[in-house]
Amino acid sequence: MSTFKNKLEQLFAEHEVLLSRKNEPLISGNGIITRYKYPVVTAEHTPVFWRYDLNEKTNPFLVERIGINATMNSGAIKLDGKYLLVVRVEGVDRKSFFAVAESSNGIDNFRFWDYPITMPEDLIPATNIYDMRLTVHEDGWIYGVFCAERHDGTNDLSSATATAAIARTKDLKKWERLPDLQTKGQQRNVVLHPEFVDGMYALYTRPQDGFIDAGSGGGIGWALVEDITHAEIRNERIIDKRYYHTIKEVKNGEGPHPLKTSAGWLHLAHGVRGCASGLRYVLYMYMTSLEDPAEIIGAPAGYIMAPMGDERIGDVSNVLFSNGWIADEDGTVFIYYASSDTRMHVATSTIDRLVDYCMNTPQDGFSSYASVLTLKKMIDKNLSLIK
Ligand code: BGC
Ligand code: BMA
Repeated sequence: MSTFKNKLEQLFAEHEVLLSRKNEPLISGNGIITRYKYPVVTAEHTPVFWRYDLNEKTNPFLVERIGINATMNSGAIKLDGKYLLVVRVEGVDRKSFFAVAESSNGIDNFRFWDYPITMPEDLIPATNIYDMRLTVHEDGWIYGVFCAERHDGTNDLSSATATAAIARTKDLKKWERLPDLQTKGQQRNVVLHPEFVDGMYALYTRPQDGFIDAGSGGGIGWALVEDITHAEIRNERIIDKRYYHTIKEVKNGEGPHPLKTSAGWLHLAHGVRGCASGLRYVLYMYMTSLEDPAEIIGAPAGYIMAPMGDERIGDVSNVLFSNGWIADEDGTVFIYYASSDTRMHVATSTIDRLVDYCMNTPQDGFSSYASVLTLKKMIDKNLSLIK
């Protein structure tokens, strides 16, 4: 056999070993979520035939022609019994695009569909698209809301605009692009609520003054929109505020759309604070009421997950970000999260555990003094049991 053929076979064989590797739960943890040993989707999971030209005549050295840099911030959905991630795939050229990776158990064996998603452009084409939130809406469509980034036309090459782009599909293959969300300032982390509220489409928003700075954007917002095919925000109010000296001091943003439970809507979000090493992104949760999904009824202090071990290092270090989760009928929850803008992981929990976490974890008292009082209450209660 020619060396080319040998090398090619080896490439496919190594790829198959990676794709078929079994994942294992990690034992230690906080009792709320279970992490897994291996990331579920990495750049190396992308098909060999995306990266290599397999023709010996046009690629005699069998080199990679199209490099993939990272697989991260994925939307998630269960369709026909399959766990599907709409992965943000980023090439070595820094452009992101969406591609579907499929698994039958949600924790390993994720395989990309042959082709990435061809997302139609809006009237003004975007330079980059990323971080899709998927929503099966009660209107019958599956929506993908994602960020579209465009240069702002000034002389500053890194000065851009972030806008919420909206598209819909029935099968994740063919997408209909709707006009981008119209708002006063910029928007990232916009998420469509799965149900109509007062007969309108409801959006979780994250208003921001500039491309990076949230500025006067006070946190996660809430807005009702009459027509999703011409979505425009007229009234927006902040439902989950940022606070000084918390994990969400600098920015926060809704993750995937909230999960409906008998106790209320369960929310997963990211919180950002600044420190000497840059921005630190952690995941936190909160709950809102069934009567009014914009009214907070449970807000545990601090984060539920922060970057740990290998998760801490990557393209943009010290970042956990999640925009996808799946709740199974038996109550299992699969939280899909990216670490350091580089790779995708899964953590599992249950609806009951997450509701218990949200409703029974002490709230933030916003000072060291208050934290000590909270801690002392716990100690008092426990010592009366064990002494
Ligand atoms: C990147 C995003 C990032 C944003 C703000 C964009 O250019 O693609 O990953 O969140 O900038 O830093
Ligand atoms: C953002 C997000 C993500 C990213 C994060 C860290 O603003 O929207 O795309 O994971 O920054 O770089």
